[in-house]
This record gives sequence, structure tokens and C-alpha cells, in this order.
Amino acid sequence: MNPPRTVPDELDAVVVGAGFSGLYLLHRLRQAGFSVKVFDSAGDVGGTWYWNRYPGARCDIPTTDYTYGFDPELEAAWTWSEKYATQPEILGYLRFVADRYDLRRDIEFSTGITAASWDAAGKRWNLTTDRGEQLRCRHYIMASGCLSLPKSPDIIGAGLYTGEVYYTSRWPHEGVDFTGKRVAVIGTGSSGIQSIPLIAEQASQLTVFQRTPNFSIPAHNGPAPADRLQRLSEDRDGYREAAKYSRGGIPNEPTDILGITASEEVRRERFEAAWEQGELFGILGVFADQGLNPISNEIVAEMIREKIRATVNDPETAEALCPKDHYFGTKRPCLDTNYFQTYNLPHVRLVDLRKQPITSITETGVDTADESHSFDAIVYATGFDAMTGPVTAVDVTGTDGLSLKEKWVAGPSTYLGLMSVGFPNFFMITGPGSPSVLSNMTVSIEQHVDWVTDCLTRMRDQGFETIEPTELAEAGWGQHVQDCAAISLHPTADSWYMGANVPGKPRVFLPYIGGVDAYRRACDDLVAQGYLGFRLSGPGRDECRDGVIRTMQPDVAVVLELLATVGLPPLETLPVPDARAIMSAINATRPPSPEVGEVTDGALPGPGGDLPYRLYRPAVPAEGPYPIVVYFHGGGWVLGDLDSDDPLCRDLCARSGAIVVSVNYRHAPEDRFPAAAEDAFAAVRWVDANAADLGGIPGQLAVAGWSAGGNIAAVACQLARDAGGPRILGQLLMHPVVDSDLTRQSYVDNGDGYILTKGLMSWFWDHYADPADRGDLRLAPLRGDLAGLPPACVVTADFDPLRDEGLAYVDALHAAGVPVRHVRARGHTHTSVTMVGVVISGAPVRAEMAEALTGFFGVRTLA
Ligand code: N01
Repeated sequence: MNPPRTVPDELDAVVVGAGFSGLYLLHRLRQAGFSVKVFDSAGDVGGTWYWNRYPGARCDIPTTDYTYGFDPELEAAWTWSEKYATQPEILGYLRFVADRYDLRRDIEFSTGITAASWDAAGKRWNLTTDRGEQLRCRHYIMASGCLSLPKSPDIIGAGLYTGEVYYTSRWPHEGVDFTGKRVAVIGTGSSGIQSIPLIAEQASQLTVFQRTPNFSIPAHNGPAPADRLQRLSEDRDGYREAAKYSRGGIPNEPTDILGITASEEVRRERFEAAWEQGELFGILGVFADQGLNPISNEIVAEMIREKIRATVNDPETAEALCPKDHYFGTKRPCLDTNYFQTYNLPHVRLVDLRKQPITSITETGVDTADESHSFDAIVYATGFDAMTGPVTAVDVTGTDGLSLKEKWVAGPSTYLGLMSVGFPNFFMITGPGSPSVLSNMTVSIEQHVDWVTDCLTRMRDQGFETIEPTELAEAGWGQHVQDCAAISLHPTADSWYMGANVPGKPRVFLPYIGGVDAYRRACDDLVAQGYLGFRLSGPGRDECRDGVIRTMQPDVAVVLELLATVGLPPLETLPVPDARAIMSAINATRPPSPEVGEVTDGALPGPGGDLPYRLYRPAVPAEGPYPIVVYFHGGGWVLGDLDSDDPLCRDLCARSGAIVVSVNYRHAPEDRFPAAAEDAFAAVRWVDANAADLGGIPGQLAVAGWSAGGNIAAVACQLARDAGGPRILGQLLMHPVVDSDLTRQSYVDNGDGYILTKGLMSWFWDHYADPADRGDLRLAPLRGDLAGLPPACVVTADFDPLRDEGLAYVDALHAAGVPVRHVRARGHTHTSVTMVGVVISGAPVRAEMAEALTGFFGVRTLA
């Protein structure tokens, strides 16, 4: 029986959910002096651990880490019994926590919030409970979990069945005895995989209906991991701090070993170690690139399949249990105890729904295309409407009467997964757009709760009544979340991370995959920047520092961080031979470049002697001839050679289906201005004249260049126009130097920290050209007459000192009547798009570049 209700009708905060999030939130907010009540439709604390009582339910994060870390005394007072705790033990822990901090007196059990609407005039949330009560609060916080709303059974005939029906997510408290019963389990996600071995122990007959086989590794449950226990006993605080700044919320040493380059021996050794360890983040981190690179991922996936085949006796069943339709890790992998072994039991059978789809649930069981099955009980382990479902299940209405459900119709939109524009003072704990389900939840929960509590405290202390993100900040974060997902393999899977498990749900990657560490830093940074992206209002004051917290592509940021740790000397401080040697050494570490049909080296006559060139012939179409692109590498007229831009040339060749002739023009300081420009023009003329011999289509000629190479490509176009030929069909200018003015705003914004610095650019200029020459049109093509030039594609990068001159060239070409396409390399630096196979986010930009090339030639792009 619930005690008589004493809920005041006006509170500082109302929290939905009394699981890990809600309990800690209640504790923190109360400590900070706020009046707060928690509502939960469950009969007790526990959240997910209250409901999911199916046999075998356990956490899949070691108990050393799946535990609150906010209070060392709490940690000392509780001892976990196993590496992976059972549901009853975790529920017992949360009850212990509730008692220890006297939390229950502010929790209303068996009561759900059904509606919340923002009263803009009163600056309060009006809430309605499922008992028909009304109350008001200043802050409304949903701590309702990411996987708390079960997916309704989307199988025809689900209502017809007259036998016993169970849902893993709503298991009877008194338990279920399957002894002697014929049982069906539908679903082989974590819930199915954990419960199947235990149901098989009781049932007389167990039939598992599997739509998608899942990757699962043995949990090797037992005592808590000794190494983690030791680290905790030696330095608890250090361990917890390491968790906060780890990628997944568990202290782990990340590897830099790549699956694609590791030896077979190293691959096997690392995989077996992770298999033995039996930890989720261990098996997800066998190789640094397994979440990004399909080849590396397949190495791990196949080793897991080998284990399945070695465990399951019947080869046909084993094969049906081997996941092959998604990359490992793109659907949540499972930790199991004897899952695959269970299929060796004579009374357990797997029905592969890919071969025999369910046609209907019937009164007595399940009909598939080939068979009719009768059961005493059906267990649905069919999952959840993840992340957004629990939030939109409440009718939340914000400013202007817009509901959250309506706002999120095409997918959730949040600032950091914490708040959403149009819903002031409405917070989510581990909402969509935060690491949440990809992390150790307890660490992510504590971080969110701490952030929200600090925010509310600051608002109160500074006299603010409302807080709401700005549209710019929210859109920027949403872009960053998707940018992070786009470089991973995750969006390829039909997973609940993508909303793909619920019919009709928009296909959007829901959590933030950039890491717990990166996420925490983003949250801390925006606070340090005066709550960047939030609007705070109070009587007589309004504060808003608008902006976007992360604008750089995530893989570009990683490359910059890695380079910073190497601590290379600035190139401009070195003698030229040393700078060239460093660049060659870095280039030698690059991953294998894309395959093309053929690569041949040759030499062409230049004004100062022969110029080496490298010709890339496409693999498709198999038969030539092909259009030709004359390409000039980057390197400030000083650095670079045929090898330096080899990956980029291969990539452009493979994508565009054109021959790429990369010309090694003369360099400064040995050969100063105008040597490079003259060589470029000579090379274009020679290639044009010899197109047929090179395998090209005469007259189908374009030029391309990156950086200083873009400079001489642009200059060659002007010289060709003035000389009356050759006819160039298009110019692809990637982050080109087009002027000698180093005072543009992009030099101010990006002059330092992004590899190409203002200092390095000055060094290049000094080596190449006398100050008196720097207005020459063969150096500063922006200052020339641009009318009559070939159509252009100009690529600019956000974090490039040369950004603004590129933009100025776009405008000037446009003004001169030249067809011009501008490609913005959003979130990129001067060098990052060229990093083929390293910076994955550069690929779409290069695809656009290739499309521009094929557009010059009037043909379709190939890739
Ligand atoms: O749900 P799921 P879950 N017909 O969505 C199948 C966490 N968790 O409850 O993959 C036939 O993963 C569905 O098939 P498919 C953990 O994060 C953690 O198991 O959509 N089959 C799938 O096999 C986990 O990822 C633990 O083709 C249907 C299964 O049902 C998340 O919760 C324990 C179907 C659903 O798998 C969800 O896990 C448990 C249909 N119409 C859960 N609809 C720990 O270990 C669905 N399926 C801590």
C-alpha cells in the first residue's frame, strides 16, 4: 500500500523514473536544496532492474564499474558478489542506495506522469499523473531510461494466442516455472540470449525463433575482475576519474593497432585475449579500426563465427547462428553464459525466420511458412522503442503548443541529449544525442545528473528562471552527432540504435558515438564558455552566448590530437631538406591507397628540363580511352613529389574514371617563381598534345591541384586562355593559393593549430617568390581577369588559412561569368581531405570533387 500522498502542488523539480538516474538525481537535487519529487509507475525503485526480471537477467558491464561512483563510502559499504551481477542483486543494490540516502520519502511509486505542458507566462511545467493529479514545477526532468518502453509485438496474430504469454521486459515478480512446458522464445537480442539457456533448463521443449543472429561472447562470469579490483583498491579516485575520461566509461587502455595492418599472429592473439577477458569493450576494441573499417571488422566477426561453429554441433544450426548481415558491434553485442551450447541440447531447436518467416501467431502457437508449432508459453524478447520512445510516451508540450512527439517526427533533435529547443527547463538524463547506451550507463548517468544539478544551482544563484538551447547550438550538435556516426559502420545496420527495430520509426542514429570522454569535454567546454548555446532568462535579465560547441569533423580532430602528441617541430623552423624528409617519413606511414587499373611513371619535356610524371589509369571502364586530368600536388611550391599526393590521385582516378597525370613540377628554393607556373602550363600543353598516346580522349582535358598545386592549376588555365589553347574543360582547385594576401580573416581564425599555419605559409612564399613578384598574376590569379576561364570547382575547408581566398575566387569567377561550383569541406583542415583512408569524413568531399570532374567531361560519376 502506498502511504497517503503528500505531494505539494508546486515543486522546484519533478523527476520521472526511480532507476539509477532518478535516484541519484533526487539525491543531488535534494542536497543542493531543491524541492523535488520522483514519479515512477513501478512499485519500487530499480527502473530497468525493477521490470526486467527474466531468468538470466544480468548487467553486461563488470560490477566494478556498473555501480555508483559518487560516494566512496557507499562503495565501501557495498560488495558485489560477481563479475556480472544478477538482476536481483542489482535491484537489491538500488534498494540499499534508496535506504541509505532516505530517498523513498520523495518518490511517488505506481504513479506515471502522462502529460507535461509548459506554461510560458508562469514559467512552470504543468504535469498530470495517471491518477489524475495536477502539479506544477519549475524543472521537469525525464530520467526514464533509454530502454524502458517495450516495443509492442509487431507480429500478425499476436493477440490470438491463448496460452501463457511473457515479455522479458515485464516479467512476473513471482517468477515463471516452465518445467515440463513447450516454450517458444521470439527474439535473440541480449534479453533472449540471456534467458534462453535458463528457460531451456526447465522447459521440456524450447523453440527459438530467430530473425537476426547476434554476435555474442562468453561472459566468463565469476569473481569480479582481479585487475580492476586491484586498481580500485590502490587508487579508487584515480580509477573513477579514468572512467570519466575513457571512451566507454570504463578504464581501458585503447589500442592503436589496426586490424588491416596487424599480422595474423597479432590478430589472433588480441582476439583470444579479448575473448578470454569476456568484456564488451574488450571485444569491441580488439583493433583501433574495427568500428570504422569493414575489413578490420570482418576479421573480428569471422573469428567470432569460428567460435560459434566450434561450439554448436549441428553445422546447419551453427551456420544459422552466425551473424552475417551486419558488422560486428553495429548491433549491441551480447555477453552470454552457455548460449550457443544450449543449441546442442536435444530438446532445443532454432527456427531461422530468414528461411521460414512467421506467417502468424495462432491460438495455439506460431505458424511459419513451412510449419505449425504448438506451445504452452510464448516469451517475447523483442526489444524496446529505444531512447526516444520513453520520452515521447509522455505528452510533452512546449512553447507554442508544439509537442515533443511532433518536433521529433523525423528523428530526435537535442542539444547534447540534455535539452531540446522549444522546451524550456525540460531535461533528459542520457537522452538521444548523448553517449548513453554506447557507454557504461552509470558513468554517463552521473555525468548528466551532475551537469543538470550544477546548471540548476547556477540558475538559482544567478537569478535565472528559464534555460533553453538555441536553434543554432542544437542543429550544430545534431550535425556533430551524425558526423561522428557517419564515419563509423553503425549506420549500416538495422539496429535499435538506428530506430530500425520499430516499424515506421525514422532511421536516425540515436546515441552519440564520439565517446564519454569527448562528450564530457563538450559539456564542460560549453559551461566554461558561459553556457554556449543556451539562453538563460530571469527577471530583468537575458543571457545568451550563441554558437556551436563542436564544428570540426571528429576524425580530423583525432588526427590533430595524434599529431600534437608526436610533437613534430614546425616545418618552417627547419631547413628545406629536413622538412622534405619529415613529410616523406609521415607519408610512408599511410595506409594502402585505393586500387586503380594501372600506374606508370614517365617524363615530359618542361621548360627547364624533363619533368617526371605519374599516370593513373582507371580500372573501370576496362577499355579506354579516358578523359585526362592533369594534377599538381600541394606543398607550397617547396615540398611534395609524385608520392606525396599518390593516395589522392588514386582516389580521384578511381572515383572519376579519368586518367590522372600527376606532374612533378620544379620546386623552390632551387627553382623559384615562375618555374612552377611555367612547368604547369608546359605540362598541360604536352598532355593535351599527347592525349591519345597516353590512353586519353583528345580534347577531354581538365586540370586539378591542391594548395600550391591549385595555384599553378588556376594559373595554367589563365595562361591557356591567353595563349588561345589548349582547351581546358574544367579546373578543380582544392584549397588553392590564389592570392598573396595573408591578412584575410581565415588567416586570423585558422593561422595556427591546423597543420598549415600562417608561419608555414610565409615560409613557402619566401622560398618561392620575391615580395616584389607577389602581385604577379602567375602567383595571384585572383587579381587577374577571370572572364573566359574554364568552368571551375573550388573546394574550401573551414579550418584552413586559405579558406577566404578560395571563397573570394569563387565569387570572382562567378562575377566574371565562369560557371563555378563551390564545395565546402565542412569541419576540415587544409590537409585532411587529402588523407585518403585515414580521415573517413573526407570521402564525401572527394566524391563531390570527382563528380565535378566527371561533370567537366559531361559523364556520370563512377563512385
Ligand atoms: O532487444 P533487442 P533486447 N519478429 O532489440 C527480435 C539492453 N539489454 O531486449 O534483430 C521476430 O536487442 C529482434 O530481431 P531483429 C542491451 O542494450 C542489456 O534483447 O530486429 N523477431 C531481436 O533479435 C540490448 O541491446 C542486457 O531482426 C523480432 C530481438 O527480437 C537492449 O537492452 C540485457 C521481431 C530483440 O532484440 C535490448 O535488448 C538485456 C519480430 N516482429 C537487454 N521484433 C544486459 O546484458 C523483434 N524481434 C545488461
